[in-house]
Amino acid sequence: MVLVALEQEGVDVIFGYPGGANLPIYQALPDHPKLRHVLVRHEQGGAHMADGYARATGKPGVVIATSGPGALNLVTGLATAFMDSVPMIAITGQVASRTVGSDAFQESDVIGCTQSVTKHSYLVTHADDIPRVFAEAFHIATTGRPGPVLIDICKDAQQAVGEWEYTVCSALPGYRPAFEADLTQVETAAEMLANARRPVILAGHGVILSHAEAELLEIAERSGTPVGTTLLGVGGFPTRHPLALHMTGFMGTGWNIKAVQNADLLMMVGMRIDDRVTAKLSEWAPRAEHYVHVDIDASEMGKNVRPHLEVVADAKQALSAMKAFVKPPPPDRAEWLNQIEIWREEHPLKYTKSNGHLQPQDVLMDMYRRCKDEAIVVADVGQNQIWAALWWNYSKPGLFINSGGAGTMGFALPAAIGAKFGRPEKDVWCVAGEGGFVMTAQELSVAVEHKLDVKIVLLNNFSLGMVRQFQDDFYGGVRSQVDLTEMPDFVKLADAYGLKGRRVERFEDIAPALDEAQRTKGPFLIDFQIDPEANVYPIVPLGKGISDFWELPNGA
Ligand SMILES: Cc1ncc(C[n+]2csc(CCOP(=O)(O)OP(=O)(O)O)c2C)c(N)n1
Repeated sequence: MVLVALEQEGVDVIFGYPGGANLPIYQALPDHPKLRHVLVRHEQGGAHMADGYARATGKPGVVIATSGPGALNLVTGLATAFMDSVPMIAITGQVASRTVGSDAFQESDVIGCTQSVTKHSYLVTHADDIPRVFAEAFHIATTGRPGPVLIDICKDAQQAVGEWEYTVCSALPGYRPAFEADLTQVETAAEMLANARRPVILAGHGVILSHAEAELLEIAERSGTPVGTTLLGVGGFPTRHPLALHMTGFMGTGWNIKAVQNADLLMMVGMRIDDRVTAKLSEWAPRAEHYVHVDIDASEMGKNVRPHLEVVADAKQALSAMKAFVKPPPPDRAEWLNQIEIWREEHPLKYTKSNGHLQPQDVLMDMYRRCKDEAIVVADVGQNQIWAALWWNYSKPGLFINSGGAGTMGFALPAAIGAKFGRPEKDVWCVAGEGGFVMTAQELSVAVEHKLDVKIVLLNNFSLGMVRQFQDDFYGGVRSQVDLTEMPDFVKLADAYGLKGRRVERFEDIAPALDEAQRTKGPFLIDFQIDPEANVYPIVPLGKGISDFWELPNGA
C-alpha cells in the first residue's frame, strides 16, 4: 500500500535505507520496478538527496528509513528542508503498535523528535489509514508554503492487510494553504512603488518556489525598481540585469546594502527577513518609510519586521495580480538608479589576485565560463557557499541550490546527487569546503554506483574557513579548533571510492582539470587547494548594523 501510494503520487525515485522496522516495505519493493530505489550510505545523505531532488525538480523528494537510529539520522535533513520550505515525504518504520512506549528495540519517539522540523507528521498504527495518510501528506507537503511531512508507520500496520482506496487529496478541513491576493492590497502596493522615490524589491526563495520570476522581472522593468535577492533567492532575478542589486544581507554586495539602507520603500517577496538579511535589526533599512511584505505564510507577517502592507498570497499569484496596476516610474527615478550605479562602482565585488595562491573566485569564474547559465550548482555551507553565490552569474532560477536557513554542512554532495537523479539532463556541480565534504563523503559510493555525472569541486583551504574568518575578523585572531590540515588525500579518497580525482594548486592547472572533469563520464573530484587566508567580503561584523559592512581593502 505504501509503494502503490507513492506510484499514485507520481514518485519515480526513493532514497532510502532498510532495517528491521521497515522490512515489510522493502520486501515489497522488487514488485514495484517503476519506483527506483537508491540505497544511500547514511540516512542523512538520503534526506539531503530527497531535498536536492525536490529543489531541482519542484516535485516532492521521498526518503525512507527504519525506526530509532535510522529515523533519527533524518533529523538534520528534515530541519534543512523545513527551514528552506522544501517539499519532502519522509517514511519511517516504527516498532509494532502494541510495543510503542515499552522501550522496544530501536524504538524512539520519532514524531516527538521531529515535530518542530516538519510541516506535519503522522503515526500510522492501522493499515487502513495508509492510503488516506499518504494522500494527505503529499497534499500538505506540496501546497501553500511547502515543507517536509513525516509518516511513521508501525511495523504491524505494515504487515497487516487493509482496505485500499486511494483518492488524491485536494483539500483538508482546517488547512487553508493558499490565499488569493486581495486586489486592493496589490493595487496599493503598486501605488506605493510608483510613489516611492527610492524603492527596492527584495526577492526570496518563495519567488523561485512559486515560479514568479517572469512576473517579478516585468514589475521591476515596468516600474523601474531595482531588485536584490536573498541567498536562497539567488537566480530569482537575473544577476547581470541593469536593475539587479545581487545578494542582500550579512554577506551581500555593497551596492545592495547601500540601496537597502537608503530605500524609502522596501517590497519583500517570498522571504522571511531573518537576521542574515537584516544583521542588527534596529539598524536595518533606517530610511524606509514603508515596508510591503508578500508571503504565502501569514505567520511570517510581522515575525521579524512589521510591514505597513501585508499581502498574504502565493508570490506568483500576487505579482501577476499586481502587474495590472504597475505604473511607469516617475521622472526622478533616474536619480535613484544613478545613485545605485555610483554605489555599484564604489563597492564592486573584489578578490585577491596574484598572491601566489589559488583563489576560489578564479576557479568559480572558469567554471561559469564553461557552464554559462545552464548547470546546476549545489553549494555546501561556509565560505564556499558565499563565493558560489556571488561569483557565478545566475540568470535563471533553480540553478543554485544550498542550505540557507539551517546552514547544514554536508548538504552539498548528497543534494547534488539528488538533483542529478531529478534532472539527469543537466550538468550538476557540487561546490564544497573540505570540512563539510567529509561530513557526508560516504555518499560518493552512490554517485559511483549509479555512474552519476556529478562534478565535485572542493575549495580546500585546510581549515573550517568561515569559522576561521570569524575568529580572525571578530574574535581577535584567536584561531581555536579550526585547523583541518590533517585530512585525507582527496585524490586517493576518490580513487578508493572508485572515481577519478585531481589535485590543483596553481592557477594554470584550473582549466586543464576542469576540462578533464567535463570530458570524464561519471563523477569526478577536483581538490582545489586554495589560498588558506582567502576570506568572504563584504561581511558585516557580528552584532553590528548592516551599514558597517567590511570590504576587501585591496582587491582587484
Ligand atoms: C553541521 C554543521 N556544523 C557546524 C556548522 C558551523 N559552521 C559553519 S561554516 C563552518 C566551516 C565550514 O568549513 P568548510 O566546510 O571547510 O568550508 P569553508 O568555510 O572553508 O568554505 C562551520 C563549522 C555548520 N554550519 N553545520
